[in-house]
Amino acid sequence: MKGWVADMHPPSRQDYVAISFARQGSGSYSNSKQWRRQSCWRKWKQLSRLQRSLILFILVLLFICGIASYPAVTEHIRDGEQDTDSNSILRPVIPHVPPLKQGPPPLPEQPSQRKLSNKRGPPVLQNRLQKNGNVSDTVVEEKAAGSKKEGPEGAVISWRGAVIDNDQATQGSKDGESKEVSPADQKAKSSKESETSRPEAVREAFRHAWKGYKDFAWGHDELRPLSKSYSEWFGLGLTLIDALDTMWILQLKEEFEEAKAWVATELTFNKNVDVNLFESTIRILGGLLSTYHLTGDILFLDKAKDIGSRLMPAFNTPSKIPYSDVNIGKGTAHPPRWTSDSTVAEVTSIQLEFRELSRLTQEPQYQAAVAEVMEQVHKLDGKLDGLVPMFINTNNGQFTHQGIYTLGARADSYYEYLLKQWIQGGKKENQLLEDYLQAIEGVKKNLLQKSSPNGLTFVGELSHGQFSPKMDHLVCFLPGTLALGAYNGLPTDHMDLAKQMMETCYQMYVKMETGLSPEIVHFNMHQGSTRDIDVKLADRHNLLRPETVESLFYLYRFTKDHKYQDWGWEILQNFNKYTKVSSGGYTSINNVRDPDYPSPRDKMESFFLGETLKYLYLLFSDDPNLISLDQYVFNTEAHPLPIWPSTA
Ligand code: DMJ
Repeated sequence: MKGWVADMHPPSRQDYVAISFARQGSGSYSNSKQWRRQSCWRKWKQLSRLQRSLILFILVLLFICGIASYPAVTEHIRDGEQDTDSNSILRPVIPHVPPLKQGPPPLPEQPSQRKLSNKRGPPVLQNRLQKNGNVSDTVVEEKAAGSKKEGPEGAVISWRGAVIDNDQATQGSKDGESKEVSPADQKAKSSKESETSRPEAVREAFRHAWKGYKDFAWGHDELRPLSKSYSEWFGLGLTLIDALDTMWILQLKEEFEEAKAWVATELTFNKNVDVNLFESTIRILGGLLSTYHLTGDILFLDKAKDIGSRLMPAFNTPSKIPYSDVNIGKGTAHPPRWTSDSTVAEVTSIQLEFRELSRLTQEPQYQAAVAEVMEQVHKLDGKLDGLVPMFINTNNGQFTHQGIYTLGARADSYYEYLLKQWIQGGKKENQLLEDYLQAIEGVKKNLLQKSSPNGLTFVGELSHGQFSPKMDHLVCFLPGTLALGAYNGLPTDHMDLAKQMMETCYQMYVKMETGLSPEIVHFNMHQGSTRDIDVKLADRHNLLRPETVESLFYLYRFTKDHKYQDWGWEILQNFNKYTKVSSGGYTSINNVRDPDYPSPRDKMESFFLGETLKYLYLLFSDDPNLISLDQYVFNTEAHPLPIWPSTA
């Protein structure tokens, strides 16, 4: 408006205001203040009452808007400056972090609350990220700061955006106090804490998860904790069955009894449903068998026999390599709609369970069927130094999609079950041992590398001779398996590798802003890298998976090094901070890199109760006889099955 004077003419119509502008310097213009005041006043008086009211209204409105938008504008300017810095320095994947005063939302119970996620955490986090090259250091510092504020219903809301229970908040302040005590006292406190409160914290986490399942998903497959509902996969109460032996081990007697009553009265496998052979074997058959062993209750063996026999049609294929899917009501089986292939990990990770079923029932057909699969896979062409491709054809029994080798999805538990079958059978089946030993050499030769700059040992993937530094979180079963092998007399360098890999898997948690690992990471290998681990946008989710805490359990059992317990404790606390839903249950999250809004997925996988919490409890227990590794071998879903007594 500079250089122009507003000139308002009375409108010809009363329902609008006409505004025109006279150029300065026209003949009528005088610059005296007195003239301008009088002229303005005259013109104002010439206006109708409606026009004057409208103008006053607009001015008041403009004034209010100006006041309201001031903080946002200044914030925007500040953010703009910070983004420029942080983008160039360290983490392009993290969006800007607005100020604490607006506060993060509690982990929402309704998807509609998602809008609130824009109101996020403290600028101090961002400033530290700019200063430090190491994301993980920053998070650790912030954890120590532990800023919290009171939320609704007495809950405490951390600025990371999740609801923390009061007891956890208290724990947090205790941690804060411990910084002031001497290192010796702290060590004593920490070891005392691991004896008492850590196992109890796992029981507490289980109870919370179970409350959600009981309230909103009872008898169904999986809890959807945010929408307070459930999802069905097989329609067989998957979470309940997967969790049975965990409740027994954690001595949650009341919960166990109510679950057992459901199994006795409600569970039926006479249903027209398609189930995945592998998933139902490891979770349902495995869960029932282990619960039978722990409790001695014949109910669970009867149910195990029922589901085991209903899964057998899967083996009726031209090659005897089983189909992926079985209709347990109709007794028919089929491959997935789009292929006649099965996954190698799936067909080679059902052996512990079917072998045990044969031993218990004295009916050899179960063991014979799964042994045939192992025999065929043993003889197949297409392996690379003991490493197997990911698919196998159910018609001709040959590997397909050859040339791709991974220890992650679709191959992982093949390696695990080579070792574990050997242990289960009393270490007599040499072919299994030889295949396992050869495969570990194959891993060392073809897939093992070190990252830059910190030299983390990782297992990558090979695709037609091309190495990819990609590692699934699933691969974190490997340190535990290697350690178990070494404990059972395999070369000591397996234990060395286990320890190195364990460190890497822990770093996959520590380096993330939530302290929780993503599903997949990529390691940097080129010299001059500033960070070891990158995460692609699509890989930032965490499904509450167990593999890292599983390996921590083995490493602690065999080494008694308390650092493994401490690492597990950090992980449990971060599950509580970022995945716990206040009304009950825990949820998978979409983004481990956003502590202010990890973006809950609204699903609690059954393995969180079946595996993750069980391994955490066993990790914090200092009793080596609680599921002794001299007497039990865990299936790939953490269900302990007995090591067969020697008959020689
Ligand atoms: C579980 O079902 C089993 O541990 C399986 O071997 C791999 N996937 C999940 C856990 O991540």
